[in-house]
Amino acid sequence: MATAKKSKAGKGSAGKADPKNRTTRIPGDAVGSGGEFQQQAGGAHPMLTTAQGIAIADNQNSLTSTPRGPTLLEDFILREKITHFDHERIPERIVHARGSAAHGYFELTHSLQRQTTAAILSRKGVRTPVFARFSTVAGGAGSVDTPRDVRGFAVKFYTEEGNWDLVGNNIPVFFIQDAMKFPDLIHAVKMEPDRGFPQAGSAHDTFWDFVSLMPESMHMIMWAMSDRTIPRSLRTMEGFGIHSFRLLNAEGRSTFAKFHWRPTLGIQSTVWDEAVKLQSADNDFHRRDLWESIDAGQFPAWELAVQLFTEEDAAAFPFDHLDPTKLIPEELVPLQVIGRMVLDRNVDNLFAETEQVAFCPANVVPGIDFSNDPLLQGRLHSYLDTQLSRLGGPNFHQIPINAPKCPFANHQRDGHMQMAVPKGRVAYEPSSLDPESPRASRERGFRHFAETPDDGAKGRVRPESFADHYSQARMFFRSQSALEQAHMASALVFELSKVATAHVRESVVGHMRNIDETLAARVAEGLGMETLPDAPAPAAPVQDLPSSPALRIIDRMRDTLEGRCIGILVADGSNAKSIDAIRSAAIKAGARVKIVAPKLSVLLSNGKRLDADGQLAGTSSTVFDAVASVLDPAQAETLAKDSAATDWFRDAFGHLKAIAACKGTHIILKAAGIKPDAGVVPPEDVDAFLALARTRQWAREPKVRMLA
Ligand code: HDE
Repeated sequence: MATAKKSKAGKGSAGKADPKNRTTRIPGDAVGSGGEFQQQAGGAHPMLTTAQGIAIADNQNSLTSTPRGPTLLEDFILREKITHFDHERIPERIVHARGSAAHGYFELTHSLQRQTTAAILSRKGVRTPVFARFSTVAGGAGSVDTPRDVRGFAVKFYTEEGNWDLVGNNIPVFFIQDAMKFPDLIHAVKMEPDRGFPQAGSAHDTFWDFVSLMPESMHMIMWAMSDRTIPRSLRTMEGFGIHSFRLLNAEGRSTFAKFHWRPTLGIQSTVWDEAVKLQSADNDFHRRDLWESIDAGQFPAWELAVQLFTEEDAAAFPFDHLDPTKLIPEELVPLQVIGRMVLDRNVDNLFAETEQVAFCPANVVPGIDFSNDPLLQGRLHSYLDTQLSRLGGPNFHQIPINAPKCPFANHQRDGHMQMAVPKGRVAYEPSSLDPESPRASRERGFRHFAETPDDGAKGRVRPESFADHYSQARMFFRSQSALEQAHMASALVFELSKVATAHVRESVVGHMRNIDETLAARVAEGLGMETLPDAPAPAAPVQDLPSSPALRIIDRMRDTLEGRCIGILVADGSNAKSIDAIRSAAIKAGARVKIVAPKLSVLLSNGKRLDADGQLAGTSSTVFDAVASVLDPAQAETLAKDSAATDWFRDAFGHLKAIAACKGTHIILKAAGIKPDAGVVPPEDVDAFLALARTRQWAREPKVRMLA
């Protein structure tokens, strides 16, 4: 057994002495990490030990009575290792189970000190550490990244006044108005309980049955069927706090605020066929993209913007802002940019950070308060409650990713997995025995807004001001560009074609008639319905609200190479100069470039070898934003017979990507049945290719797809 050496760096140095030591370090607790002593196995390696710190001599073989005899129960090393492994999983989140996250900072660029006392929103220039987790909603933790689904957008700000969690989605409205319906909604959208499928998707009977009976979900359905639910990457999604929150200033005056995250790369989406194919091409498409971009120093960033309004402003809106199925059009209340979030560090450990992070909308700091939105009110309870079972007890706030970075002290004690060692006799207030024990402060402590309640009686009543379910759904649909409207109609046809029950399909099309007759007719046609079903009677008159162009994506996408990834297909004999010209110009313009080849290493025209990032059969063009190919004609002739190559171009073309195609490549394009258009240029014309690669070739879409 190795001797325990006294650490030179002293207490708490087990992890620090060797930054590569990831084996035994327990963050935040020097004693737990072996503290005073550091065991060395030889060379620079730390000693492998049991959880009790006992050095291990053999990590390959169990203890057996004879070389071929039975294993002994006495083998505490084997039992401890297997037992720990047996308990490695914790319950996954009931919703938002699959997530990817990163660390970063938030910097305030515009002070809201007139509206709030919150330091994070009033002290310009201050950088606050953040942890952001993005997620799909319906799928399990191991499901794919690109189903049609809402995305979670949760940010924990470790402010100097405590943790503030802004737990939002990438869509500014929600399916339901009251928390009472959330378990029903989630039971309906998750896999059906008898058969256990479909995983991670809403295209099935129970989801559409539920929403067809809940007209309040129609606005959100419009968003869910739009390209917002098939984002290109987590870096190109907007985020929304959804609910109205209150900001409180030093005089106790309240201003309502809606929070918006706007990606500096602009919003970008995939096309549906691409999203579907990405599920097989790369399960981890979004997680990998986030990881790789941070790793490459291309840090994802968002502006934080607010819509501020008063109670009086709200009274004049043609909807109730407390209803979470409604948004406030930017044209009505403009967005004010107040800060910027940059994610600049990947997680060290997915479980310890991404999995164990616990967000809660009830985590607010002094100067931020809740509104009466009934969905928000229900959420204030749910998160802590679910985390008690998910993380195993009431001390999960001590897990490093959840712990505030400001001092915190209270009289809460004991419970499962208490990690701290509270000192002294006093665990109560008021007390006179310990002058150091924590006390509440009227001056600095959290104050709620002193709201005067509305008139009315207690009861289970849906306010009448929540009754209009179709006007904003209509506004959203009619505000979209023609292509986006077609995508929505096609998405509805796709989803409803997976619904086996005819009356459910009819009921949904009936609702569409209240939103827009042309939409209903297109969906009915796509489903092969002979007549249009009756529309349900709306509970409130449907209004023709002014169009809101700010709700579109296509027109608002940023033409840029920043954050985009270009795939270059090469093979033996490819022209080295040509490859280099595209690669260096693309990288200079902010793109990432990956080489794809039939083999992992190819011999170029200049006699030099080039290593590929991906092998052709395993690297679909769906993972790129634009593709180029530089091929020797003889190699192209061979590749034209390989479906991996023809599919590569057929997908790139069908997904509206720019293609730089050399003469040889045209042999493959012909074999793939592609008629080149203005989005296909020779690789020598690098500037033209990169100009096209900045966006999708939308003009091509009606030629490659039958749109509903
Ligand atoms: Fe959540 N939601 N939610 N939700 N939610 C959870 O908390 C809940 C809602 C959102 O990355 C759970 O720790 C109720 C709206 C995100 O860890 C749970 C209602 C919005 C995440 C829960 C809603 C969200 C969650 C599951 C209706 C957008 C993932 C695991 C009243 C504003 C956070 C957990 C992460 C997670 C409850 C509706 C966003 C069960 C009851 C609206 C981004 O507590």
